[in-house]
Amino acid sequence: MGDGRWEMGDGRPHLTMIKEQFNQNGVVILKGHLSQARMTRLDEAKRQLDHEHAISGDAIRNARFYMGPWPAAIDDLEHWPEIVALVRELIGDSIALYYRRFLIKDARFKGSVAAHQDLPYWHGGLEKIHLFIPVSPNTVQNGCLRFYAGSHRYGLIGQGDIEAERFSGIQEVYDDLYPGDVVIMDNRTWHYSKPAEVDEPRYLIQLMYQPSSDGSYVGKPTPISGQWQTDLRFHENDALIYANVNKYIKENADLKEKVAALEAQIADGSKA
Ligand SMILES: O=C(O)CCC(=O)C(=O)O
Repeated sequence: MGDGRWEMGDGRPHLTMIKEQFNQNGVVILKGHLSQARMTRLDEAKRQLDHEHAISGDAIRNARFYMGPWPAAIDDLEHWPEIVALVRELIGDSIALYYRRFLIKDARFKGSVAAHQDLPYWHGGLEKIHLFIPVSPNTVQNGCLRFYAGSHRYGLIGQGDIEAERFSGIQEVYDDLYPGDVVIMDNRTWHYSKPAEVDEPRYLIQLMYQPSSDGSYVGKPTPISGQWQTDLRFHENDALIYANVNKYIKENADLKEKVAALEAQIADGSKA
C-alpha cells in the first residue's frame, strides 16, 4: 500500500484514502476499479483500434500517440461516473477535460520513453491531473508505463529527460495493468517506459482533467462536472501562435487539426 498501489479485494478503497495516497506519492494504481460492463466496452474499443482505426489510413497517429478517430464504444469515457468521482475528489467538483489521447506501443513503435514530467509540456493552468486507462494488457513485456512515486514533490523540473537515479526520496512503481485498472498521476510526477519486447499492442488512454477555473483546452472545451469557473477559453494553438512557448505542442498541432477535420467529416456522415 505504501508504494502507490491499491489492491482491490475487500471493497473499494475509500476516496479519501486514495486522495491521501495521491498527495503522498503523486501516483495511485487502482486495480480493478472499473466494472465488468465498462471492461466489455474497453474490449470493444480494443477491437476497433486493432481492426478499424489503428491500421487504417484514417488513423491520426505519430509513432507513439494515437489521437483518433476515437473508438465509438468509449467515446463518453471521460464522463464515466466512477472516473469522474476520482477526479472530483482530487481537484474539486467543477472540472473540465483538457485533452485525451492514446499512448501506443505496437509493431510500429516498440521504443522506450525517457523519464520526464508532463507539467512543462502543456499550456494553461498547472493543476491538471492525468488518468491512465489500459485498453489492452499493459505489461512489462509490452513496455508498460512506470512512475516515480514522490517525484512530484520536486515540483517543476522543466522539459527534457530526467536522470531519476540522481534524485533521492523517490521510488519506482509499476504493475502489469489490464482493462479495468486506472492509474491517477499528478501533473509533476516523473514517468517513463522501457522498450516493448513483443508486438502485442499496448493501448493506454491518457485523460487530462483540470479545475474548470482553467479555460485552456486542446480539441474543444469539455466541461465534465459543475460549472465553468472562468470566461477565458485558451486553445493550445493560441499558446503556439501568440507565445510560441511550446515546441512539443507545435509538433503535434497539425495532427490534431486533422482529427478535428475527420471528426467533422464523421459527424456529417452520420447526419446523412
Ligand atoms: O507511452 C509511453 O510509454 C510514455 C509516454 C509519455 O509518458 C508521454 O509522452 O508523456
